[in-house]
Amino acid sequence: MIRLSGITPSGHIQLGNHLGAIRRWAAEGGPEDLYFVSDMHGMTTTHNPARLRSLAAEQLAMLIASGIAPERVFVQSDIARELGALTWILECTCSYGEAARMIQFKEKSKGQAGVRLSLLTYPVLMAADILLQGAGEVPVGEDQRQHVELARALAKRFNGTYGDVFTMPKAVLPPSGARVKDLADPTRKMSKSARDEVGVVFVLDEPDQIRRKIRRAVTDGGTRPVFSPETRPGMANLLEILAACTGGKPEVLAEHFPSYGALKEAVAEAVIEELRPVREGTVALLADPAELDRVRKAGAARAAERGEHRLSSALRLIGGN
Ligand code: AQP
Repeated sequence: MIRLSGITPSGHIQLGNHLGAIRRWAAEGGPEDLYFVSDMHGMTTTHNPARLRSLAAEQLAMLIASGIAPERVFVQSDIARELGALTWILECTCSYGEAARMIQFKEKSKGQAGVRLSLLTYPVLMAADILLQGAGEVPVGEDQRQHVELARALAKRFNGTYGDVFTMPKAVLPPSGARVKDLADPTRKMSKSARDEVGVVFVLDEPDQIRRKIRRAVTDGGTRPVFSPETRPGMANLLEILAACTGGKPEVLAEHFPSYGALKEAVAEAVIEELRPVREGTVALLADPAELDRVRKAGAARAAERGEHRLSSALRLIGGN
């Protein structure tokens, strides 16, 4: 059973992506699981092409530096030809109404001028991502569940109308873990595309930057650390980050620290040590473009080959050659 997960190069990878997703992918992923950098999804709104390209390379390097086997990883645009062809076949299987019903499309297009067609059709590209690779499970949050349901509906319709080609995918809930919150506004989750970066720890931040950001983290009044996510979300966030980095329970860890300052120092050092090997490995890979290119080409070749028979069967069955 293949599980497929993606990460979009909408910004530099941050601590939440690492603790909530990538670290688990490396530690718990099955031998057939696939991880891809969804750079084509990053083209559906206004973007900077050079930045997107450089972020995609950085994310690929970081997935590998995090311990995911290089043969499980690829970049989406490296198989753009295959995905483009399958997207077309699936668009010929999808109704306009189905695409227009997607909640994300409604939300993201609301009140926007010049909405790109790709914002409407990107769930079909996502279906192609899933169906080309023959993924059986796609771990997604609530916001993406509807898109995986669409992929499932399209697979079912295609198989029923033209012939059995696609594995039926299903959305599964990712293993639950604490959501890392923005250090400056703990009511929001930490995000790689946050406008204000003061509350976001990036995996590639230097240790001193990490110390500075954590020292400035919002801690909601009081004098001693206590774990109370409802009433003290900033403090709870720091304790959860510490627990994720060092093990232990946030409510127990809270008792070890006499002051906010002491807790923040401990959180900063724990985060620096947690991220150090990933940062160093990523920097080393980025400094070796020939090696990164070799891994990247091999990943793309495998991903294209994995889907080749599905794409050619689907094209033939729908009436192409
Ligand atoms: N703050 C977070 N805490 C725990 N997990 C997180 N993830 C993201 N933020 C946190 C997990 O990272 C994986 C990859 O994320 P994505 O690229 O699919 O997009 P996202 O979830 O929308 O992540 P960001 O950083 O917030 O990106 P932008 O700013 O583009 O929206 C997912 O598994 C996600 O759960």
